[in-house]
Amino acid sequence: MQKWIMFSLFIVACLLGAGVLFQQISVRQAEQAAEAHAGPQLKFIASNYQFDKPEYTVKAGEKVTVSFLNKEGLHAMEIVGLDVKLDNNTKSVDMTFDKPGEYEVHCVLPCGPGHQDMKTKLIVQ
Ligand SMILES: [Cu+2]
Repeated sequence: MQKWIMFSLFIVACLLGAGVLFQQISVRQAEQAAEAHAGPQLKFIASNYQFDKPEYTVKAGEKVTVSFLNKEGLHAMEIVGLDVKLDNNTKSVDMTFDKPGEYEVHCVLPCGPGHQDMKTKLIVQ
């Protein structure tokens, strides 16, 4: 009798484990599918007190997913003149840059001693 209970518990645990596994796999597949369908990406990665690149480039007229990640410290970014503001609450936005030119990108959250110089450039070609 006890063996039978143990066996049932074992089966239930296996089913639960398999369920969790399949769920994780399908979540990952959904994420991958979303990435595959997404167009060009423009990623800004912020740390103390700089962005990961001195300049970023996108093509004019092309829809891009602009995203922002705080890798170190707490920052927020703005692309000056384009009404794009991203932070920990709004981490990405789809955007089509129409006007070629150079745009300043800077941190808009007082983040520390290097805040004033936390700038980079976006070039729309
Ligand atoms: Cu800052």
